[in-house]
Amino acid sequence: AMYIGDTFSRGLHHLVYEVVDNSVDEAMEGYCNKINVIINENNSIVVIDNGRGIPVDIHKTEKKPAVEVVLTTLHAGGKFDHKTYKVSGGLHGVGVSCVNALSGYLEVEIKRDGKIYHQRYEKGATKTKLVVIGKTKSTGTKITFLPDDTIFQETTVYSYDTLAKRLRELAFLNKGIVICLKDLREGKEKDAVFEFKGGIVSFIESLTKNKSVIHKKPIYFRKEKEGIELEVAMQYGDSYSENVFTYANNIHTTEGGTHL
Ligand code: 0RA
Repeated sequence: AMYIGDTFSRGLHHLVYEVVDNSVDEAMEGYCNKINVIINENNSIVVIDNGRGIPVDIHKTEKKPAVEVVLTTLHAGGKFDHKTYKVSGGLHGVGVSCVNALSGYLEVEIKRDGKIYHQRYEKGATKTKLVVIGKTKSTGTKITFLPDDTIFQETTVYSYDTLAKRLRELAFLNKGIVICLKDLREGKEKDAVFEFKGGIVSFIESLTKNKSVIHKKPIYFRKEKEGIELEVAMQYGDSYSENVFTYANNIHTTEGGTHL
């Protein structure tokens, strides 16, 4: 609970968001434009992206592949050089190692440098060495994990709708990314593609779809200054009440803040 807020349904879903956030980061840096999320029959989750792939080179001080350091060390984060910060908001910055620690098993498959690499962990501990299992011309990262039922004692069952809501939101906030969600569980088969070319303008349009609006086209502006990027979209309706949604680094800031 200290790492992911709680060990109930909320925490269970947070695991997925943390893994997806790493892929969104890769997309925000311009290296990835597709993220696939799959709910398997056994409630394990697969997250696949077409980014550069988590680095596999041997870490200088740890003497282990970088991917193993990222997945087994708290606070290793995605980036090692400390020049680039994690931009999308994840789980209090503890990263995907936390997901690994809270999973009965986690398997990573990396396509990089013409090869496909694989490694398996159980409850956060390394179970197999990083090995090459094939060749490829593409790049990307695939992470499969099964939440540990000794941690998530109340439920290990994923809600398609909960995941869909957050993935849809991420797709609005990051135009240019295609996020697919697929539920493979028997009797629950479902899938969706979230892609909003208009970004937060599409978000506004979805909010005002059934409202009477004063002007057809949402107002939109964007500015970058001193490394800070700001985006605003708004539209007036004829109602007295207003809806304001603010986000910082992809996190919905329900209490607003200076950005609001
Ligand atoms: C660190 C450095 C580089 C890529 C990543 C992390 C990375 C992490 C994740 C996690 C999920 N998907 C990811 N994709 C990439 C880039 C190293 C380089 O190629 O220069």
